[in-house]
Amino acid sequence: MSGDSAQSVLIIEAKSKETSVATAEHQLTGIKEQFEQDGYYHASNVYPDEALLRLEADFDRIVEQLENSGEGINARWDGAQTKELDGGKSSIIHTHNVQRYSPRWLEALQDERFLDIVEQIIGPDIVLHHTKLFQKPPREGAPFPMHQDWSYFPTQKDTMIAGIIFLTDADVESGGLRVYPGSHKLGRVADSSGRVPSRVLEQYPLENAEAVNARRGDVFFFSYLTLHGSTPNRSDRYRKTVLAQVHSGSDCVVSGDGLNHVNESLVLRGWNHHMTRERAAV
Ligand SMILES: O=C(O)CCC(=O)C(=O)O
Repeated sequence: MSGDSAQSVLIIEAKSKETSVATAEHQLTGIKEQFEQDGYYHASNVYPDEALLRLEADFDRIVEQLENSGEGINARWDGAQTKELDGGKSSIIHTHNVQRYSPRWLEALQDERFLDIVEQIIGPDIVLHHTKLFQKPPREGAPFPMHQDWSYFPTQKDTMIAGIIFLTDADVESGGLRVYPGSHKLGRVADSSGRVPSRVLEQYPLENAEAVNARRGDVFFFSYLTLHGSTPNRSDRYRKTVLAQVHSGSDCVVSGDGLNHVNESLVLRGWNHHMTRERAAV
């Protein structure tokens, strides 16, 4: 662990109904066990204030560029599941791959504090699949219905995890995340994308899941098998996040019909044992 890492601060505590944070010396013990038990790990103060100021400036610059581009940038999910949560009207600004816009965001992904935690969870070989910027506007920010992520980019060994980097505080009112602890143990649930009807997901409504109260600078890590969603942003504040999807370099994304998700295949630490000449050329 680096000197920088030694100064950073992490969350250790998760309690019933609401996840919460307790700050402690940057220490990595227990992260793996907690992640294996809950299917998530909430790390606080991963990024210091100076870094957050630079990252937020570039986040805002990306949003401005998107707004001026004339492209469709509203990533609200269609369908009955979303309509049930937002009444049919909301929006969320989105682009993939912030590191294709900004070197500061690439540095954030290579940050020792971030990677030290990821390493605890998936091991020393860390490959970036993609990142996603989400800006939920005040009062009408789009929710995400409860879902698992695996069907969008399945891997051979299910090592894929997300780390949501919070640039703003986010609670239930401001479009925060909700999760079902331990739900990763359900494995791959059929029709769990959140965009189609599912008898199984009906048993896990968004409002009954644990609320994640995240603070600016926190990173919330979770398995792509963990049931999660997020509430509409009804507050007067923006909710700004960047989600990084990473997997072990000993694992590999499965190819198949309809599976054409953007994939950076960028090694952030260690080695990519599944890279081949053909894959490296995509
Ligand atoms: O950031 C959020 O509100 C949730 C995003 C999410 O669930 C996803 O991208 O799979």
